[in-house]
Amino acid sequence: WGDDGHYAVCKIAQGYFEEETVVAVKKLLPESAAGELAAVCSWPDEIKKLPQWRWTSALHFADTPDYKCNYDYSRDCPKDWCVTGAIFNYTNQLMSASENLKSIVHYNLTEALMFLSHYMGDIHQPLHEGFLGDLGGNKIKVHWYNQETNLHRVWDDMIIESALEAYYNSSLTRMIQSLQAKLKYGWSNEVRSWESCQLNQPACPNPYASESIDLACSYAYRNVTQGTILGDDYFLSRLTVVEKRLAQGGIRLAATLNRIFSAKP
Ligand code: DCM
Ligand code: DCM
Ligand code: DCM
Ligand code: ZN
Ligand code: ZN
Repeated sequence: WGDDGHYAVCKIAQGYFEEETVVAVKKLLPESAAGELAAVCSWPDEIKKLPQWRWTSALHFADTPDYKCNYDYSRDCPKDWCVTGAIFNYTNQLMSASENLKSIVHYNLTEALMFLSHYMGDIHQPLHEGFLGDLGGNKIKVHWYNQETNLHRVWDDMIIESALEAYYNSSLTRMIQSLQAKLKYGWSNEVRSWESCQLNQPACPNPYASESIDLACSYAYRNVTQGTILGDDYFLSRLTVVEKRLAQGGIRLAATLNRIFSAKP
């Protein structure tokens, strides 16, 4: 996702934090966040091109083999070096340190929180598990209405931007409020299943990646080739998917952080 998507995921997550999570996150956030996790959720995108952070740039996605439309950890996350592996890794870092949080504020854990929060958003963007051959849609040039772009950017940014203009008076806050209302009144029965994680694991990103490539094949890539002009039909039928993925990302980020910080001995 772009900045708006990541902000939305983290803002939604914050509304589902348990008490201990609120306390722990507040301690770990950098000063610049002013107590708001959402304020720092795009940080991994800001730094990923800097030489000292270049190693993190492959952790934003887990590309899958062309046209297979499925995801497999051992095949698609070699050496744990992908978004799924990064979610496991940063969850483990926060878990192993969470007991000491009351006395020690460790700078690396601040980074771990920001990476985990960002990557939990990215794994829900369907094209972040897109095909290797087109770099998750980055190589597929399309027109978004009359604007030249690529399919990946349509899903990272354009659908959200167009929705903000068309329905939310260009206010991201209003769009987030709408998602919060849908979570409360529309998706309320599904939220529990979104939160659940098998085998008492703190994080279970593998199913999220499988869902994403499934959605990539049935919605993102569907009826799109080089040069396709995407307009109202595509926008209206895909916006529902984007909104649900942002909401799921928020719910699952909160659930994961709640499991990390509220873990009873
Ligand atoms: N790392 C990660 N995701 C993984 C594996 C490792 O983010 N799937 C991180 C942990 C370290 C950093 O990579 O902070 C550098 O690891 P190393 O020095 O072991 O290569
Ligand atoms: N894993 C880990 N540290 C990483 C990446 C992954 O401990 N940096 C572990 C946590 C998961 C497992 O890898 O339990 C996922 O791999 P698999 O599905 O092959 O067990
Ligand atoms: N991306 C991806 N798969 C790739 C390469 C990139 O999903 N193989 C994503 C990461 C960014 C976006 O596409 O969200 C643009 O990538 P970059 O900023 O590295 O050009
Ligand atoms: Zn992206
Ligand atoms: Zn990213």
